[in-house]
Amino acid sequence: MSEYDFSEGIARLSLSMTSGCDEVPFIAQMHEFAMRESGIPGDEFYLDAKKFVRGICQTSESFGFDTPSFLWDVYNVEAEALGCRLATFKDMAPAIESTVPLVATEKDLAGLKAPDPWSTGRMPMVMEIMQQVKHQAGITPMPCFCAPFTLASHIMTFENLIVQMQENPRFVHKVLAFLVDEVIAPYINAVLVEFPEAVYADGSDAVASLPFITRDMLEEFALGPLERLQKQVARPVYCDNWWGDSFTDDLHGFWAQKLRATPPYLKVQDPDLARIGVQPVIDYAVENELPVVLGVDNNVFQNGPEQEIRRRIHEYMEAIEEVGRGAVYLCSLSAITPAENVRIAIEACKDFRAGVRPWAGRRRSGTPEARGETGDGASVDVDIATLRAAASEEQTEESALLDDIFDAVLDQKDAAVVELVGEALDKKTSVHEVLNEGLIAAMDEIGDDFAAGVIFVPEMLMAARAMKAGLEVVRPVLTQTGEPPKGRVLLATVQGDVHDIGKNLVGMMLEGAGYEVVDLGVNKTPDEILASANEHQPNVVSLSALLTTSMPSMQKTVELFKKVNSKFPVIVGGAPVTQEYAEVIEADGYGENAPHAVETVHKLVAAQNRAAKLTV
Ligand code: B1M
Repeated sequence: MSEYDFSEGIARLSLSMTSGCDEVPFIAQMHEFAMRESGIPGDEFYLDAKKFVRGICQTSESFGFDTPSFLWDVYNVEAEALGCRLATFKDMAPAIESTVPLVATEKDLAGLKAPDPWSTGRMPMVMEIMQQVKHQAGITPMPCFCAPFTLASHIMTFENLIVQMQENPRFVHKVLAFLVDEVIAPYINAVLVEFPEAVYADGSDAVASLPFITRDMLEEFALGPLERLQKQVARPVYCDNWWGDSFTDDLHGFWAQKLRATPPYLKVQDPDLARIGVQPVIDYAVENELPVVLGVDNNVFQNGPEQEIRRRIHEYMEAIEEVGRGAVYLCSLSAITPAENVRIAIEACKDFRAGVRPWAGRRRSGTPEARGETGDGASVDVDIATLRAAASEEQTEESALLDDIFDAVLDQKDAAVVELVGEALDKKTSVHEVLNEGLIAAMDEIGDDFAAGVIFVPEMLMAARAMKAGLEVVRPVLTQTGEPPKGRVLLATVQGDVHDIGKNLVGMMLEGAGYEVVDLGVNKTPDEILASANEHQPNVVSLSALLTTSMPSMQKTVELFKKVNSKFPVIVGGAPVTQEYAEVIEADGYGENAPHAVETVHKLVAAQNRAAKLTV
């Protein structure tokens, strides 16, 4: 007899996902929230299987969750076992710090040792967690794994992975094949030896989402390896957490890809779901006779207000009722999600089931309001070809060369950029023109296209890289002519946060705009950031945060700079950070996206230059 009994909720869930159920169930990702609620620090909770499982069972029981979720920090286990550095925290889940690639070359790959699932890193602990799940909750545990694409991004770093996908796809396939054949499949199969009753294996693949990669990349580098994995495991292998539905105009094509990764149901979650609306999901699910899992964003639970939490849950539950089968998913309840809001969410689910339906038939998802459109920010179609054609009238040879540089950056052709920049300099074109009208102008264009949703992250990243290749040619000339960079910017992701894809893009765009960038890396404490600012004397300090849990650390950093009367302005950005938040914490500026961050830096540096002139 197990200590906890969740049989009623589990029965409701399994019925609702198969034949259908009168009561819509809800599921939640909750390990961090349970850690906080059990009062056990992260560096203990995530290393002690017994405490981990007990904390989740207790929290689930006391809050009245339908079912507990025993998903651990699933992105970290295989990467750590391969040798990546795992950072642990008292107040949140551990995280892989993948700023330096473990695998950059064939030689690195050849040197990687396949982990032994029974003895390497925390793999044995995962088996113990599963044992405890059986023992304490009487539930059949599922093997969970980090999907090949995200694991590749951990061991290669995201930028490097994207670059290699374009330049050396064979190498990336080799890495992915190694990860599937030597790491993930043996790991899942070992877990299945211990837990033969497990019905399927469940993967997570956050990085393989739009617009971080394109649909073609997803097909080749995420879905392909997943299908390879599916062939090597004696149970179904699913992977259901690709985001980005709102970034494609071919929803059905994208969902067909999702269903190849997870055939039994379609999962769509916020913020995409709020943007596209529930109706297309309902129509598709009904037509294809599929259950749906509809996810409510963590930000809703984080920030409330109560009406928003209740309304969103109500709308998604109603949509599931219309489909006939499925579940609501409460995404990533974190260590700083207010307990009160979680109680409200659970109450809202149960109220809906009890017939309390104040918003019956009233939908908000899919409206301009839910998409956050104000009208003036609507995307503008940039017809580059027409613009280029107009600009090329009556060209001189020199301006044609500058246009070619501009085009080569847009076309992401590093070698051509290098050659053209060299040619322009040989022909005595001014270095300013090469920089401003060729390289920087191209990055401005890229920035506008990205902000308008015309291009995706990989295109921006590859263009930034082409521009950087051109900068390397210009750099020695700049040094000779004494051309200074426009200023220096110190970049860091704040403490507790290892997300760096956005920060790195900001860095590349700043370099493209002519700034020197000192990148401190991720998970940096306020003290480290201040010490580095004192050392490097930047014009601007730029902080990034992707987690609501790391935003307080951003605030502490800004406060520290103010407390010591530091002369360096601090600007902030990252997905959960808003203009209002920047104002509340009294940051000196805000960047909504990479191009906007560059604009903010421009303004601050211009103000510094004006002030310097006045004092001369
Ligand atoms: Co994480 N993750 N993640 N994750 N992850 C998010 C952010 C999340 C929203 C997913 C979700 O659950 N819905 C959620 C945060 C929820 C919240 O707190 N609100 C989350 C979570 C919870 C977590 C973990 C706890 C695990 C989990 O999923 N439960 C864990 C935490 C690790 C830690 O940091 N301690 C974790 C881990 C990971 C991976 C390691 C797997 C991976 C990161 C890999 C890496 O960065 N090297 C990852 C990823 C990839 C994501 C998503 C999918 C994508 C984030 C991203 O790179 N976006 C994300 C979900 C999503 O967005 N759909 C998610 C692309 C990038 C270009 O955008 O960073 O916003 P962004 O940058 C933009 C702007 O924000 C701005 O410019 C950039 C370009 O325009 N900007 C700045 C950024 N920094 C700026 C600084 C400036 C100015 C502008 O300075 C002035």
